[in-house]
Amino acid sequence: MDRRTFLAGAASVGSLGLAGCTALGSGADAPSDYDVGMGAAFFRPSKLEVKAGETVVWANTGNRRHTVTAYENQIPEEAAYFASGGFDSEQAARDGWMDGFEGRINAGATFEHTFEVPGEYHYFCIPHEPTGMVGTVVVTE
Ligand SMILES: [Cu+2]
Repeated sequence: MDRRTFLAGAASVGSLGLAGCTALGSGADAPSDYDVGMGAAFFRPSKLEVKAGETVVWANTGNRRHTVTAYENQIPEEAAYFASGGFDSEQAARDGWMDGFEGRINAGATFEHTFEVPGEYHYFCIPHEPTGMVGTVVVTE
């Protein structure tokens, strides 16, 4: 990923909080393409609220590889486990990453998950968990 692409991604993330800003040209449409951006070591927004049945789209708006990996014991009990790479457990996701970056979301790529069960879902990015790359999705009825 070259620097120009990285800067474009950073600009898209920045525009999320500036609804009135249209100086980005085609980038102005970007916020509607995803719900959560992934930057250097953060999810933005780090907390998102959706209704049950809605699909959340994460987009890697930075230039590093990230994952979206649920904390197995920090999602509603009845909810299906989710992680980029399609792993069915947190340990499998961690092992997959160690085995060759399985589950990675490359720069510019997206991951999506549909939340059916109301409650709070906590998730993280495997390589950047040590630097606090965690997020929350709150699903309401
Ligand atoms: Cu990350």
